[in-house]
Amino acid sequence: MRRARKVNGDRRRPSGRRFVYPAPTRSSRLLGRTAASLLLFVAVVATACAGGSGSPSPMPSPPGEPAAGPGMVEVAGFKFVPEALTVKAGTTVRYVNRDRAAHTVTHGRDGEPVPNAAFDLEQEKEATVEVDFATTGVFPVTCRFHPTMNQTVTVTP
Ligand SMILES: [Cu+2]
Repeated sequence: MRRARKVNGDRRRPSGRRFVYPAPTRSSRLLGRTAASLLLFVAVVATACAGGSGSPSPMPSPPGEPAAGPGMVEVAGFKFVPEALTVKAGTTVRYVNRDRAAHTVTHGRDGEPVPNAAFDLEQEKEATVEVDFATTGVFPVTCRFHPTMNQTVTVTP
């Protein structure tokens, strides 16, 4: 009798239904989550792509480090050193501020930027900024904070 009762009990238990019933709920939840994260992923990729194509930098990145000699300007003693610089088009010039004062590296003359200045970078004390000289021409460079600071960069083909 004991055995029979036990078997009966096992049969009554709707073990199959019990197991199956929660399964679809779980998987549908999972599907929902996966779809949500897929959407998120797509959104992030779209944003990243938009940001990448939006940046207007047509300059080709040089294959190596910028040349230490011609691509380096020291901003020291409230002067650009050297005050006359000639580089080839595509050169990245690094302006290293040795002063304990902030400067700007601005396309302009006597502290005033030219109209539609090609660059105008603020430079904290002892900071470094870089300017890509992509096109040929003669570029006056000044500091908006100190109008006596002037430099001329000549960019050759
Ligand atoms: Cu300055």
